[in-house]
Amino acid sequence: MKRDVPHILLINPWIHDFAAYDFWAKPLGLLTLAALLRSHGLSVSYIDCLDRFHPQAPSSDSTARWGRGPYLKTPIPKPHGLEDVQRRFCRYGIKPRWLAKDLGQMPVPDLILVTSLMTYWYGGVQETIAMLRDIFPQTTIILGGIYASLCSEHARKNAGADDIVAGAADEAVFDIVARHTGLRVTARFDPQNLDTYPYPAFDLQSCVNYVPLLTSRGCPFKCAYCASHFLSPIRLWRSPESVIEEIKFWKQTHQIRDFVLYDDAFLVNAQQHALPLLEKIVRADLGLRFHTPNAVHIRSLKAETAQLLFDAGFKTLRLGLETAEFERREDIDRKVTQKDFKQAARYLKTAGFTGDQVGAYLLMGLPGQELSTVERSIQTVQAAEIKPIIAYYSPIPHTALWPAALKTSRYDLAADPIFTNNSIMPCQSESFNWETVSALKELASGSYPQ
Ligand code: B12
Repeated sequence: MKRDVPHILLINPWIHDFAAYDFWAKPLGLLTLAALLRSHGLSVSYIDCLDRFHPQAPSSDSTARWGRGPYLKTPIPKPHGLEDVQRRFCRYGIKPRWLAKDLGQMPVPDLILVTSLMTYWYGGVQETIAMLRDIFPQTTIILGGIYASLCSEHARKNAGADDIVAGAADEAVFDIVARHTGLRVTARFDPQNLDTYPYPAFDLQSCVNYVPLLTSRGCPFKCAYCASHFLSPIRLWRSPESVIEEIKFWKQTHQIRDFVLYDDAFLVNAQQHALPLLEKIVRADLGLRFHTPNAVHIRSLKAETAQLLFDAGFKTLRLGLETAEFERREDIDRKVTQKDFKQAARYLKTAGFTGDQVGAYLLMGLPGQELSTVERSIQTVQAAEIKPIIAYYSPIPHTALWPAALKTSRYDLAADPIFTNNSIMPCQSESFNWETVSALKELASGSYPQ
């Protein structure tokens, strides 16, 4: 049947991994594209293979842990090359038969857009696309997102999509629609001005229990382990007015209390961006909670900023410390000194934050990193009365550390992104042992819940 307006189906695929949890993870990029398409008159629908609130899923408490919660999981065979890992490997998300039924009940879409997150989750992307292909053999399937951007060649050969799109697709999505459906619409927003965007289409989810906010794009730093400069090369800011309007919108329409900042560099240039926004949030006195699972920059944490964060209702604050080996951090980034860290910890405490609200990420498993240095970092963080949180290093193509990762890894990282999985610590030498890793995790968890 030919429709007047093309119908676009957007899909958040399954995850295949040793571990995954909804730590406030939503496909913000895909839902931004959905909102853009919808606001330009196209018909869109959305299926989230990770939906914790699927009508057939066992009931999940939407208010638990400020919106976070476990995904449904089903054990599946381990991927080739990782058979000897002593952990269960699972598909995270809804049951395949629920997805098949949901897809079977919808009209045949004119175009399918699939997103992707972590590079090493591509198995979930493949499985999702295979099912889409089965049910809608005539429909073009396009893959975009982070895996598609970081590992374009691999994705082109292996994902099963008809085409791969790398990078931000806010404008490109209209060309894709024109190419595959014949309908050309004129974009009525300015890709250089985030205030002209519609709000991401979180309302398409079966349950909206928290809302991610992107108040800026990009990051001025180029840390050796991070791909932000590659994925979001242009720094853009929203106005504080536009962000506060969005916050009020979700509170009024969906009674949302938990807001999660996805910015790469929320506190950088705080005078121009974060401070005016935080002042507005404090003044609006909306009784909300804010969280930064994606770390904020320590050097920007001055007394005034710490106080505003506390007064605005930030409940989960994560700091990007990465290592407390300050004298050696030249190799990975230059973003923080020991003095910056100690000062920030003091400011946060004076502002009213408790030790279990503030966590400092410490990277473990960097190429050539001695595990004993992680122990020292944990102790430094604990001495500052902040919670150390271990983040296992995932080697990422297009980053400065990638060549060193290739050289030190016991896996062939270049051959298969499955080996960039952070749970297997791919850049630790053959001789490291998991007991040491568990002992470090235990030391880090100390008296605080993670
Ligand atoms: C927010 C964020 C998170 C959130 C959750 C994000 C989520 N949705 O699940 C949190 C804080 C929970 C998180 C956690 C982690 N993250 Co993270 N995260 C990010 C971050 C900062 C932004 C992603 C984002 O939302 N961007 C904004 C939107 C607008 O952009 P987008 O999604 O890319 O979408 C655009 C395009 O990709 C494209 N697009 C998207 N989909 C589609 C589909 C089609 C068809 C098309 C055409 C286009 C298209 O158009 C969109 C609009 O322009 C990125 C860095 C970055 N700058 O991308 C890291 C990043 C993705 N994370 C990374 C890592 C390492 C992690 C952790 C493993 C960290 C750790 N060691 O503990 C954890 C584990 C995650 C997990 N769930 O298990 C790495 C990826 C590593 C990898 N190997 O893939 C990144 C790249 C950061 C880095 N270090 O370089 N993360």
